[in-house]
Amino acid sequence: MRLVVERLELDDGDAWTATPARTSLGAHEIDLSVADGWGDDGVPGVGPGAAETWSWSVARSAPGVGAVRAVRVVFRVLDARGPIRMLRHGYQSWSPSDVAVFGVDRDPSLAPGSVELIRAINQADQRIVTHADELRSEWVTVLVDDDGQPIVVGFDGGDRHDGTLRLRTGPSGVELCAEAFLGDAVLGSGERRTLHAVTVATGAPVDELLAAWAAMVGRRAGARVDAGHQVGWCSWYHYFHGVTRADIDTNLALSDEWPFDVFQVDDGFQSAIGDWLTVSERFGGDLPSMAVAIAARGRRPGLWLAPFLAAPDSRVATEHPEWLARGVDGEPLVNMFNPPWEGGRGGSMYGLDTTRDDVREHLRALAATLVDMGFEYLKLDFTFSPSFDGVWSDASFTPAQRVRAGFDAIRAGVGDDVFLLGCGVPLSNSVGVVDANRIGTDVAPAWSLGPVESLLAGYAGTKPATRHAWSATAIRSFLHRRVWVNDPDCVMLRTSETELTPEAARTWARAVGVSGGMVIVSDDLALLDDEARSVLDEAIALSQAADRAARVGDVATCPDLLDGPEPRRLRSVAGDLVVETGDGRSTFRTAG
Ligand code: 9PG
Repeated sequence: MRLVVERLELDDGDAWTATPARTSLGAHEIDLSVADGWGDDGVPGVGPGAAETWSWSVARSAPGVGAVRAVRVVFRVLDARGPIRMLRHGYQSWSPSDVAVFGVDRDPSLAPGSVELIRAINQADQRIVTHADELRSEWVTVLVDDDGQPIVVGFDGGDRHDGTLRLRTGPSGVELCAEAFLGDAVLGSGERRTLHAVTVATGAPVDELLAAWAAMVGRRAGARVDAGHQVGWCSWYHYFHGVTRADIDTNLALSDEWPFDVFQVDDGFQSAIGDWLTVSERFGGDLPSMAVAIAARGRRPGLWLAPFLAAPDSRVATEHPEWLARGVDGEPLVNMFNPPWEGGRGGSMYGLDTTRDDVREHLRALAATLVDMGFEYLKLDFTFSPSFDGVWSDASFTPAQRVRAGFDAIRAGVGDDVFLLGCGVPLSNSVGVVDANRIGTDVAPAWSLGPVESLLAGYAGTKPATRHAWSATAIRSFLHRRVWVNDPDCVMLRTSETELTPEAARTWARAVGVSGGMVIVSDDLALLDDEARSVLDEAIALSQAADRAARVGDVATCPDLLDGPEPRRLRSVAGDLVVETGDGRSTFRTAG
């Protein structure tokens, strides 16, 4: 199988225009050039296999301003033998990744009843795909056929715009579109935007190709990959929204014998989504005294927030309606629906307009205040919010730039030393600003998925299930310490108040360990016995060993990545884990 560039396409929001001539497209022109090697600073011969990198830019050549929805370089897929399999890499932390079969599997947006809100949360482009056989991957993909020679195609960054790979049958056969998604960003007359280069690489095993791609992306973005190994406690997966200050104090008091570095309070403390400096009456206490209490116990105080969301009845939304992103109807955009948050509209949440200077100043000051209170670790959640289609104050921003601007404002507020963990984050947008990212769906006190609400039609894989978290941990293992520190999500240790079998809980803890990622406990410590402690101690030892190797380039791999829809294996210097995905049992061999 091979890829040959055939044409360029541009969507100005109304229509697609195409050219084989590689230059002018109506009001715009695209400049495309190719060089051998990885990345547009690539050196031929360096890196595994054979790589070529397509560098490109788009300019508005006509007078006046105009929107650009997307720009594509379209490759013809030639000489494929047998069905083409495609790695579908998910858009944000919780968006599933899998291996789909072209011509058989369908894009989730085509599921009957798929909901635009859920599509906007889980894809760069929230519209339904236009081709019945289309498969999409975000940021990077792998194609493989019966010849077994994988081809990796990836964008060399994601902070200027998203990148979507679309495999489909076009006018002249099967094609792969590498799409720079600008999301209707407005270009001025004569303005040129340099796009993220597209690297196509083959001729080496898939783990080597993905490793080289991730390393190249991390290098180019100045990835923050030097944070220490993380072990901690998080309130979410036992207490959920019901957490109280008393629960925090109780667990702190029990924590002396536990090896936690960070102690992170999750969702449930805040007086409203958007009002992060005040706690609810139900939670009790106040933030500064909580940070002091955590630090007094020798832990780094950590706090969850969803910085770009605002409940309709929050102070931030009612005092600053001008800060809210809007739809074309002039009403505030709804960027999340989560009934437990209530908020005046039954759980519908608004989004802050991160293209506004005053909103970014608010985010900067908020983050700085939390640090002044004593927090050293922030989990920034639901951060996909600024990516939605809508009316944004500064229309020149791409969705990726809106997300990034929010993160950059927070980084400016916290300084260089505070640990930022992205969650629900459009992954490609955040390299170089976060220290770590959640790289999978939430775990749950159950292995497999329960019943799925119709809201999630097509997107059931985004729903919490430990099995989903396992799959993401294996598939995205290659990102660890190359673009950030991977957070696979919390280990699940308790044996009461859970549907996870002890075998499945141990499998998951070992997966976290073998991955080398963060090891965070999320149980009421009073429920944990010696057996739970030994599961944790093993996970920490494995993870420390795997992470030490990852820091010098020996990162965990998924040996059966391309063998089926869902991986079963994860391997690193810490050991080799083989998982029965149906029920979460596993076999494990340590490396030594
Ligand atoms: C707090 C949690 C935890 C968790 C995060 C995130 O309704 N939803 O679709 C939905 C999706 C994810 C989610 C919660 C709700 O989990 O991943 O660790 O911090 O938020 O609310």
